[in-house]
Amino acid sequence: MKRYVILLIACLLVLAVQAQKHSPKVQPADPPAPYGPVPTPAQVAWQRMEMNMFCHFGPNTFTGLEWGEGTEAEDIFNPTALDCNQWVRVAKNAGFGGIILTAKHHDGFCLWPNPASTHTVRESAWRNGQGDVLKELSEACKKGGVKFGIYISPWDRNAPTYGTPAYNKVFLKTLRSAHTYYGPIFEQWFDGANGEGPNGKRQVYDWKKFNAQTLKLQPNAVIFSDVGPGCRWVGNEEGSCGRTCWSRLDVEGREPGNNAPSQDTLNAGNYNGARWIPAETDVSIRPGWFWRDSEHPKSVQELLKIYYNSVGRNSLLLLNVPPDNRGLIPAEDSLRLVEFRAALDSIFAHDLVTEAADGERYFGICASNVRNSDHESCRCWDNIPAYMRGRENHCWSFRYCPAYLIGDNYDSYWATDDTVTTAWVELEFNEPQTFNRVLLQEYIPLGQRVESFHIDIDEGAHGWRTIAKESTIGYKRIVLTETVTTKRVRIVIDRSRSCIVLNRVGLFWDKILGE
Ligand code: FUL
Repeated sequence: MKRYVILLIACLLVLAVQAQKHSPKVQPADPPAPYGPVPTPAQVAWQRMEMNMFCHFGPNTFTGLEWGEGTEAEDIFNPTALDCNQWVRVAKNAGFGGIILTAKHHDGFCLWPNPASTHTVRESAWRNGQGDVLKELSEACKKGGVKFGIYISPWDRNAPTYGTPAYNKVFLKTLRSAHTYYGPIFEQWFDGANGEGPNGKRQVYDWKKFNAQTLKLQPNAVIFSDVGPGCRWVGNEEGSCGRTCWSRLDVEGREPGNNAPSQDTLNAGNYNGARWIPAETDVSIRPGWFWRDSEHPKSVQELLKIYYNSVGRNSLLLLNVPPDNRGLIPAEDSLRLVEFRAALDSIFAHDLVTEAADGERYFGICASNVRNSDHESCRCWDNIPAYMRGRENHCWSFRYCPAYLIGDNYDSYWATDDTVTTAWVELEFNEPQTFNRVLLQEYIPLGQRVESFHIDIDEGAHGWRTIAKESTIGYKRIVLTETVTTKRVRIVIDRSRSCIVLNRVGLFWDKILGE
């Protein structure tokens, strides 16, 4: 009996080995290892917001200055019809997920009754000294489901202690009050400008303490400055991130302000940067940061260009929309933002890839390599049934197949074998498609990898033609191409620093900005 059992087990083992030999090489587990520095969950959530609204508001709104002197009387600040709910409505209609307010600009005036200062709303006649813009905006944000962030300028042209070690303590107290009573704060904005204070001296800042206390009180806050640690200045105020943009930066021995990396470095990041510090592009919808009656918002075309040069280049866009001296966002800005949103929706609501894949027509997507699988039906899928897409549980064995590039299910992706750093994906449509925007996304929780890629289209009898050659992708890359019409498109990753991990490919036709 015992012998029969042993024989049976042996037979079963042989059969199992044979079955494994003939079955396709398909394995569910073993996701790609992270490559290089990677973002924290808070940084990923932040990057996925894509566009936020900046509000410059304070004494400058009433004096017309860009940089207040710090000597303005508190009564200058006197908005006649402040309504932060209106700001939130404007932000939501435009599709901004967060609002960042200049709680204290360089003039030192605080929009909340800061106990560390005597130059605040409390000392003004506005609402008999009872007003608090931080409170109103943070409550309006909570009510409207918009995240709240604050800009607090370390440079202070009013604080009597500025330029002495005592000021660092005053600044920590200022931060503590803002961070304790108005949270949660998704982003803390530290400006790099560092001029002279009222006594003609410059401050030596204690950045270590400023950052540590901020993170202690607001652990999920992404800290902005020239050197992060949460995100970095993009190096200009024109709304333009580098065509090559690494979310990595070297900050050893660096500080915000005069000791920051060069503006070119901030614009492109460092190829081998040791830290994950992505770029944030801050730019104003108007010529100035603060509202002025004589100035007007940018056109939809200009805003679209800014969008492509920021969100489309692996950066987050922080668009400044300054409230006026009534304390309201002017109608012309809010209308412009509605037009901007409508333009973005009209372009990005129609992803030719998703629509073809969802349609009844033929659609195919193939990759030259798929992680952990040489199975043809994984590498190359036609007419993918809808239930197979974006649902790892339903097709666990095909976890890394190129079908995961379709649509915006964030956490599913196409990945190649560890040794494969050059690969292509080809899309095939049943009829010619017209487009001029190609959207690509890397799955950044596993790092940033791609360093060069190109896009080819099939021109029938003329063969394949390259329509774009670019470098980095990162969180999101939108490549602007000439308007082309083709049945077959190929994305070729020429060089990746580790195996390729992409989670989105989309094709769009922008008829507003054109080529
Ligand atoms: C700069 C400041 O000096 C400007 O006034 C503005 O606040 C801008 C966002 O940052 O460094």
